[in-house]
Amino acid sequence: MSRTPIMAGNWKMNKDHLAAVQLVQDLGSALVDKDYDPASTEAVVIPPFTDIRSVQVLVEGDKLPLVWGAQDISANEDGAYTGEVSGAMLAALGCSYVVVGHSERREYHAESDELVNAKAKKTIEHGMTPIICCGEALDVRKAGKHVEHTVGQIKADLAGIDSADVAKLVIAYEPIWAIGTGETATADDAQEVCGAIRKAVEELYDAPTAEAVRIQYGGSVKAGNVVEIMGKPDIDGALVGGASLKPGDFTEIVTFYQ
Ligand code: G2H
Repeated sequence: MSRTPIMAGNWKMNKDHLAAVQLVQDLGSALVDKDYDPASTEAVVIPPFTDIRSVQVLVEGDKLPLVWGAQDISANEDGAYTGEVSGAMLAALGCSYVVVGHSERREYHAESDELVNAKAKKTIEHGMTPIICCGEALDVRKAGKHVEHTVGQIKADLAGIDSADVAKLVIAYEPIWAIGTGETATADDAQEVCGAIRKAVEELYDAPTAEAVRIQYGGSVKAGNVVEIMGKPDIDGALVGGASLKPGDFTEIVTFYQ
């Protein structure tokens, strides 16, 4: 089975709604200028919540070759949860993807695998696709426990999700020591863990599910390293932070196949 590559730009806490309009318009034009073919790679933008409505209107109104996602979701359905954004609210706007379990949320907001699992389930319940993030800190890698640690996260994050849903979701392997640091795992390092994640999905479910699930690498991905990373058999895309804020750079990443 061939998997469509997916390049997702996680804007993190950058760009107010006016800057978001500019970025999406510039990105749309840059992709068109580069003859980007959406059948070759999926291009996803993941803005902060305050930018989502502007992005949605532009993508739909100007028919830009982009889909969009959210950086988080509440594990609760609705009600008295001050500051949270629900799955129903995101789905009502046409959200396609939701990032869950990013290491920055695990670290700064103490998100556990149990919560990540609940958020992934809530995303699926509302007809959207989770991008489930996992990955090890530097001390874990130095101790040689990176595969065990990351596979353990994914097993916990997927608990109770059935194979049909797992086949459609996205897993993003992001070694924490490579995030926003300019340090990139080598393509072989990334393949080692992405391959182990796919094997774990096969053991938990079955071979067709493992063949279908898309696995991204994330951590200082840029135009200069994306081709080598995408050359690895178990890497199906990238979750891109810093470089996704520059339309030219993100366009190069999305059109890596050219
Ligand atoms: C990892 C990545 C995007 P960056 O968090 O999720 O960020 O590309 O800036 O390392």
